[in-house]
Amino acid sequence: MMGLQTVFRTVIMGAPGSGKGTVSARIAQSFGLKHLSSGDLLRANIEAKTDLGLLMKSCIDQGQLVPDDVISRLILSSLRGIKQTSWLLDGFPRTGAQAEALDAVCDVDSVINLDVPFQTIRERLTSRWVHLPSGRVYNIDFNPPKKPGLDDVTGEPLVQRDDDSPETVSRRLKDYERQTQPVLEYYRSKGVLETFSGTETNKIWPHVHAFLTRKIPGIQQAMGKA
Ligand code: G5P
Ligand code: MG
Repeated sequence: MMGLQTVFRTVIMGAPGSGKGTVSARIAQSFGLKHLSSGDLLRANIEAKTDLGLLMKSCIDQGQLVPDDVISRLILSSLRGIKQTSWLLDGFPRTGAQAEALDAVCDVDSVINLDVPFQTIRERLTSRWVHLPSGRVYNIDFNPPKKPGLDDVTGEPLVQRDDDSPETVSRRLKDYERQTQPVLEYYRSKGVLETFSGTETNKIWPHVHAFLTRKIPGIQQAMGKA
């Protein structure tokens, strides 16, 4: 029995606040891909006060990228545990070195690029609230929680991310232009990049859905495993 043909590996890219987490949750639900977010993993380490979390906290709070070798090790070791599973990577790779580290262990089937104007992003991030343990994301205007300040599923308190202040958002957007946009070119040259442009996730999503419906082989099997 070969389950291997049905494994599909996707990366979702886009500037901070472009909607990667929001779209990833929909992809995970519709297509049964396992969602792995580098930012969620790092924040979980900070919450749990692991050595790695303690070391990386100030870097992340200030909106700086953590060192390539640290994040590559973390992500590649998570991927090692889910070799037979279709997955969706969110937030990794975001430098050339990270893309090469990923390439050394597997080929990516598709890269979904969310292209959202920076001005739209600045407005969104100041009204974002998150449930840290699960990574669930809310927005006061776009998708507010059922009860103000509380997570829909667990009822636990929501928090604002330390790196969502306007100054830190500007820095994250600059880093994105300088360090992550070249990774888009890298995947474009490999012929796997698919760009979705817009200012509203609800308008972008049907296009992403249609694209993945065409792309993902053995979609029923993949969903059965979800
Ligand atoms: P993260 O966690 O990867 P970012 O900066 O890449 O952080 P972020 O901020 O998590 O990305 P997102 O996932 O792209 O954004 O967007 P989202 O959370 O889904 O949506 C943003 C907000 O907009 C939410 O409130 C959502 O509800 C709302 N929204 C969505 N769609 C709409 C819409 O249509 N309309 C409206 N009005 N609102 C909408 O990385 C964090 C840090 O970790 C480190 C770095 O320090 C990084 O800064 N890190 C890494 N460092 C090095 N290398 C890596 N690979 C790293 N990965 C993480
Ligand atoms: Mg995110």
